[in-house]
Amino acid sequence: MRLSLSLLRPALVATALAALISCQEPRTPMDLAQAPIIPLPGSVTATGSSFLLTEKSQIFAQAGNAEVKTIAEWTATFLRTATGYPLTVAEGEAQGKGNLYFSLNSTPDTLGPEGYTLTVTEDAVTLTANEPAGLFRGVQTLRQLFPARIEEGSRQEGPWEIATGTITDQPVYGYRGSMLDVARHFFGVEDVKRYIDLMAAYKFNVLHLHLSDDQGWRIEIKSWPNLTTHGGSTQVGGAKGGFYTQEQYKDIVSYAQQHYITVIPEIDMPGHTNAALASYPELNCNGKAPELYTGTNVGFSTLCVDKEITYKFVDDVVRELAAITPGPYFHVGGDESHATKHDDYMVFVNKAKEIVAKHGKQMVGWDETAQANIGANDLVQLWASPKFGLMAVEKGAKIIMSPANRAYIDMQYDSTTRIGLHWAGYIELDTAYIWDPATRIPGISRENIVGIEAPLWTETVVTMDDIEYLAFPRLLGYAEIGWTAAGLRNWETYKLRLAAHGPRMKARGIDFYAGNRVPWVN
Ligand code: TNX
Repeated sequence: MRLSLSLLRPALVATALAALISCQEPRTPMDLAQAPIIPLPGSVTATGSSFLLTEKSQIFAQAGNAEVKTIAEWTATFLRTATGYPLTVAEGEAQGKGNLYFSLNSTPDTLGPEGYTLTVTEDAVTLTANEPAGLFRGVQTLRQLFPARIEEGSRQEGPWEIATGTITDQPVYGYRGSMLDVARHFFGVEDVKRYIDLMAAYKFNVLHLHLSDDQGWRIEIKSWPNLTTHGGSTQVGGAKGGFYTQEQYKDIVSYAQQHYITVIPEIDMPGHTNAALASYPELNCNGKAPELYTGTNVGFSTLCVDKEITYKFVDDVVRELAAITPGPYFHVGGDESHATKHDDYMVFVNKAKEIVAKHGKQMVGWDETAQANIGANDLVQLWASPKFGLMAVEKGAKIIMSPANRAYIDMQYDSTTRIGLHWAGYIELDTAYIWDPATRIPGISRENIVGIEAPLWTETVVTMDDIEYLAFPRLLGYAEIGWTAAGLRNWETYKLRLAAHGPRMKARGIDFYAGNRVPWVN
């Protein structure tokens, strides 16, 4: 049958011909400026059309750079699950239409080590950065441009369209972290890896692991084996505890590295040490080992500051752990040492700092450590005391902002939250978001601050579900505080973007708190 073109409406003919000539479907108008990206990028320019990912799409990685190729492969693996497309990865310049191309800038531009430029046209997706870390952050933006079902763990229906335009982006702070307390309740390697996956999706770059406390010692120390066999055997509430072997810890560290996340190990000292004291009587001033502790009090334990063996112990622990920690930092805790005399505390922290330096690391400590001889090389994590924060700044140290009444993920949302504490207040979703690290404490400003960290203490947190319920969705807000310029942040617009992340979090199986201050969408 002959089809007479003249019988069809001219506009349709034109569209059909255009499609035939370009071998493509006409593109759907889409607005990149409306994409609900978290953290909000620095600059977004929309061009009003769309790019379609198809079963023919390929990812090209700049030739000759193994790390770029690994990121391309990571992206392909991620996109394959929901699309079911083969998405092969090849080295070289992007050829043909419908492909993605990842490369490093030949001359570094102003975007810093984690910045990136993502350009989407009808024909191609181009991602460039100065460093591989920037590419990896850019990929997290790219995945948020796809429909929420891209996050599902099984094959979904297309089409897989994204809006066209250009995103130029880089973080305000170089330190964007979260802490997991694996001491009060122990969480295994798989749980930690899931937390890393979820952090990475929102461009975090530091995972602080609180590896020891009164209730448990969670990292194998070969020269002091009883720390884990005895000190790691239980947890809050008295159930069986656990610990990471050094091999398992290395596995966590390398998994974090693959997500451009640095692990900071914390051994909390000289207080919060009952698990160690119970494992080795010689660490106690009276030479007697206390019972293991499974309650939730703080401030009752201390290493014996006067004994030489204490520093042999600290040296061995720092040496073994520093050797399997590629990142530059070692966290010595130093909080709530109420059972340590003030002068002893100073002596101890000063010695700990020397030991950390001897093993090639920079010291991080909770804000109380500002009282010791700290300086420009040290980081102080401000959780409670503006006074100690200011003291740290005067000594030239830099601050990690973790104010408990804003950034503590273990604080309840409100009085009905089924788990969590509220000693620092209730932290609803807006309260968690509406603050600025650089203006929170008078006298501590942008140049004194390396970034933000949201700690999750686990006295009341037993399962991965519990972790997710407290961390999500507040973690998204902390991600944005660390990444996006304060002048671009606004609760009224953030809550709409957050609402659009509901289906994304659901698709990932995250058990998040759907508080009523956010107009969630289905
Ligand atoms: C205070 S924050 C602590 C932890 C508790 C936490 C509970 C800090 C440095 N010390 O030992 O787990 O409160 O929110």
